Amino acid sequence: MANSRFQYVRSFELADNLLPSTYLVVRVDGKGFHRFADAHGFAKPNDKTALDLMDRAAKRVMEEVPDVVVGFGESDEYSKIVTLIVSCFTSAYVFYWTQYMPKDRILQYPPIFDGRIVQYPSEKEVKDYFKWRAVDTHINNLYNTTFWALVLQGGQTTTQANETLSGTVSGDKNEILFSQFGINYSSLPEQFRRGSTVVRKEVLPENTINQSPMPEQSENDSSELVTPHAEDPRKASNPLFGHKQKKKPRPVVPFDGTNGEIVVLHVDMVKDDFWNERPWLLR
Ligand code: DGT
Ligand code: MG
Ligand code: MG
Ligand code: MG
Repeated sequence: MANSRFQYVRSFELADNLLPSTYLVVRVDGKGFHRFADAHGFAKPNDKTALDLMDRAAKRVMEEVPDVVVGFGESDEYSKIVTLIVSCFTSAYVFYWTQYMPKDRILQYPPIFDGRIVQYPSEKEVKDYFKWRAVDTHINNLYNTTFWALVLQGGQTTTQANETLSGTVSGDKNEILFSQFGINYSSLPEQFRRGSTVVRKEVLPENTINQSPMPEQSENDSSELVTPHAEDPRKASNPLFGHKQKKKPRPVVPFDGTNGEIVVLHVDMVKDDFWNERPWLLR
């Protein structure tokens, strides 16, 4: 790299280190998704394919960045404990678009997501952060569900629906949904009511599953396990392959929340159960 008179611009690259020993939350949010949802004919208020695509993009981020241990998504936003995420999320959203959307729902323009990072000093704030997003999910979804029932099924204009709902509390909205539209709010999909939580779960090594008791080991076989099913069925029956199929046991990697299978759950994040059942998340 030759020095040049232009090099001074590097001095503008100031350090933007994060505080050590803090929990990092990155919130990713679709830019102008009100317009984006309309332009792509998303079902109101919840488009399952659009939410599934968001979940897929979040999973992609966790496949890419092992340090992300929890993701939470609702509407057009996704929150994560990690450093840099937004670009991966956006490219995955576009990459998986055709896999999730109906064929005639062509991407009309490049979607953009913004991202912000917040640092929290202790477990309490991290849990409260996710509780805050979960409560937001519930309040917004109950409002939107009632609003769009009034408009799409009740024939109200959006202005009228706004008026109908102004000053109502949760119980009123549940009542409107039930008595006017026969909708039992609590039986709507959990993905809509609770949002999506993405975590890793422990995967037991193949050769410890469905294999009880442990197979007997011969003297010169002490470090190897016999697989219950030979991988190649020809080998199992073909005398040319003769002896038992052996498989080295996989090294057991202790599960720490950064390995394992990535799964999307729809659980109540306001309760502490989620965290209590997964003590490794905030370790
Ligand atoms: P922003 O974030 O300030 O750039 O602006 P928006 O328009 O993205 O606003 P925001 O993030 O507060 O609200 C999310 C918007 O995305 C909201 O207008 C509804 C829309 N949206 C999210 N998910 C769905 C969906 O599943 N179906 C439909 N129809 N709209 C959705
Ligand atoms: Mg935004
Ligand atoms: Mg947005
Ligand atoms: Mg949003």
